[in-house]
This record gives sequence, C-alpha cells and structure tokens, in this order.
Amino acid sequence: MTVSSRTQVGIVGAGPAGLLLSHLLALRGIDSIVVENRSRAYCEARQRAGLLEAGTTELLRTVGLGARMDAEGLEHGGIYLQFEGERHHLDFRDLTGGRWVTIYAQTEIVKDLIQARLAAGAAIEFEVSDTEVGALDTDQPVLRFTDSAGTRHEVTCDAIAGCDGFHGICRDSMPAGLVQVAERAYPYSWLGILATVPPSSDELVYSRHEKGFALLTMRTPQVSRLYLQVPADERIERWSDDRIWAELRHRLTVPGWELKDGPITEKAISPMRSFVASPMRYRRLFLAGDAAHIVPPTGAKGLNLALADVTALAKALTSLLSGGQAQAADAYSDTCLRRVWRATHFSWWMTSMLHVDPHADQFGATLQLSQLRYVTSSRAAATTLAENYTGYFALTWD
Ligand code: RFL
Ligand code: PHB
Repeated sequence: MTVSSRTQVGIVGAGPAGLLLSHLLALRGIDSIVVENRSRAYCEARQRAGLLEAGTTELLRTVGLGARMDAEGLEHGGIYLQFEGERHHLDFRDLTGGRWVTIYAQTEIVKDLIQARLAAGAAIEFEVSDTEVGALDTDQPVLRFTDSAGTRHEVTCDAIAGCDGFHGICRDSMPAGLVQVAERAYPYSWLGILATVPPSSDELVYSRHEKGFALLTMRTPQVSRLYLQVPADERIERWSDDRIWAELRHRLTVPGWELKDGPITEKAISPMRSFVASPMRYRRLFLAGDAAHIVPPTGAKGLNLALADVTALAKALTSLLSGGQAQAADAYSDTCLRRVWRATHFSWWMTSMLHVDPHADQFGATLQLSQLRYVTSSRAAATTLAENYTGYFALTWD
C-alpha cells in the first residue's frame, strides 16, 4: 500500500542544505517535508566542516539560529600560512575592513537545525529508503520513499529540492544530456583527525612542507582537528596514532612552537575533488549544496556554498509559490553558479599552492613557493586571499 499526501516543497537530504532550506521556507509560511536515508544520530555525528564565512554566521543569526553559535563559536580574525620553516600571519580584519571567520562545527549546525525544525513541528523522516523523484516534466513533481516502518509514501509537491549530497539520487534524475559536469580529481587525499587536546594555535595554520600539506584547525577550546596530505589511494590502517602525531609535528613545527598531542577520537581519509554540475535546475527540481558541486576542503567553502545555495533557493521558491513570480527561480542556477565558480577557483588555487603534487617537477614546486612568498609580502595578494576566504559574495535574507 502507498500512502499519498501533498506538500509544497519536497526536500531530499537532512544535511545542512536540506535542513536550512526547510527552516527558511517555514519562515516564509511554506510547508515542506525532509526525507533522509540516515538516522538522526548519524547526521548529527558526521564529522565534516568547521569554518563559517562572516556572511554565513550573520545569516544564521538573522534567521534565529545564532544562539549556541554565538555562545560556543570561536571568531578568528586571520590565519597563518607556513612554508620554508616560517609562519606568516594574514590579518583578515585589517585586509578586508573588518571581516572574520567563525569556527563552529557542521555537526553543531545540524544539531541546532534539527532541534529547531522538530520544535516547530516540522516533518523530517529519518532512515527512509528507496527515495525517488518523478513527474519532473510537470508542475507537480512527486517524491516517493519508504519510511523507517516500511510504509511506501508518494508526496505530490509544487517543487523538489535535491539537497542529497554528492552521492544522492536527484542529480542523476535530471533528464539525460541536460547536466554538464566540469571536474578535477587531485592526486592526493586528506587524513583528518579529531583529538582531545587544546588547539596549539590561536588561529588556523596552513602549512606547505616538502613532505606534504598539513592543517591545524579546531572545534572547541578543548578539541583540535588536524589534517595531513596523504597519497590518493592511502589506507587508514597504515597510520597509527603515533605515526600521525609524528608526521603532524614534522610538517607543522617551527622554532619556538610545539604541537601538543592527545587522544585521537576519530580518524578518516577523504579524497579531494572539484566538481560542478550545471544547470542546477530542471523545471521544478532544484539542486543545492554538494548535490550540485564539491570543492576540495582547502578553502573551507563547501558548507558555506551549500547554505548560500539554499538561501537563494528559499527566496526563489517563495516568489514562485507564494507570489507566482518565476524570475528568481529561472535565475537560480546562474545566481548560484557565479558564487560556486568563484569558490571553485579559490579552492583549486589554495589547494594547488599548498599541496605537494607527486607529478610536479622543480619548476612547479618553485612556482608554489614564489606564490606563497607573494601572498605573504604583497598587501594586494594577501587581500585577494582574505576577501575570498572570508566570503566574496554578500549573503542576504531580509
Ligand atoms: P550533505 O551534508 O552531504 O547532506 C546530504 C544528505 O542527503 C542524504 N541523502 C539522502 N537522503 C535521502 N535519500 C537519498 N537517496 C539520499 N542520498 C543522500 C545524506 O545522508 C546526507 O544526510 O550535503 P549538503 O547538505 O549539501 O552539505 C554540504 C557539506 O556537508 C559539505 O560541503 C562540507 O562538509 C564540505 N567541507 C567543508 N565545508 C566548509 O564550508 N568548511 C569546511 O571547513 C569544510 N571542511 C568539508 C570539510 C568536507 C570534508 N569532507 C569529509 C568531504 C572537511 C572535510 C574533511
Ligand atoms: C575544519 O575546521 O575542519 C577546516 C577548516 C579549514 C579548512 C578545512 C577544514 O580549510
């Protein structure tokens, strides 16, 4: 038996994109359902991003999601860039006229969003299976799924948002031949750890070392997050905790500074990829976040892009569904892709400048060092990095 129902917007995926979209639509009086194939606990624990652009922080505050972020988030006014054994500070506030970034983990944003949505009585179905989207060539697309109790549902919608991440089903449900993909795989991965030890630095340290890139970041005043460049096909079993700390120490230490270590509570290897699918819309199916694009994490842009997409999408759907105005929906893909391509270039540039390319020759390595020296000595070059890192495009929600 299939249970039929209807809602205004069917949202596939309870990651940051799908959850924020549902929240923003509710602020405009638009009903939605969110379907998610993982459990609530899994969504709330999945370790991912940690760094928010200034505009993302302001948006979350404006829409009533800032309380815990303001209490627990860590504001940073810059970063350190390290190479050839020296650490250089980039002061974002000075370079950009006062902009900053905030450390507040994606896990915490997801927890805040799930709590806010459930408190508002929203429909979020966790642990669904066999999600499908159909009738996409009509103005009443349908969302089908089997709930955690085994009941099949068919929800008729006015629009569907594919917020189902890189491995979701929505992008591949668009008509064959419509979507163009631009893509780049990098010949290395990141090994990321979470460790119970106070961060050894007040701000993030991005280090280019001849043995490979390393990044020191953090989650709270008690918890550090660190990353190491490893070969693309690396296996996590080859990295004992002792080996990880020794390699981090080797790539991050500078005279007069020491890396503190502590118990590692989580470790995983993630591949690095740039990927942009366009257009991000077919009729009333809209893609947002990692479903449409991914960037390597060096520029810390993925989460920020996902939240920016759904801010544009919430506005477009409000005009379309409440005002009968299609202009913003028609412009949605182009609007998002302008920001996406800026972040794609920035993330590629940061990645290429800071990692050791196993295929590069002396020429490539010397160009990287020249670029790093330029960024840390020219105010114009430093400003380029700072304005992209803190968020180049404004994010507005009135
Ligand atoms: P998500 O978070 O992947 O959520 C998609 C959700 O859809 C569900 N899903 C389905 N549900 C129902 N039916 C189906 N058929 C489904 N298929 C999938 C999934 O279970 C999931 O819950 O995508 P979203 O919402 O677009 O959010 C994107 C962000 O998660 C991602 O861009 C960032 O985490 C990227 N990223 C970073 N971004 C930043 O802005 N700053 C950072 O500092 C940063 N660091 C990172 C990162 C990503 C990393 N990894 C692991 C890729 C660091 C790392 C290591
Ligand atoms: C993180 O805190 O996980 C993080 C921060 C900055 C990056 C990537 C990841 O560039």
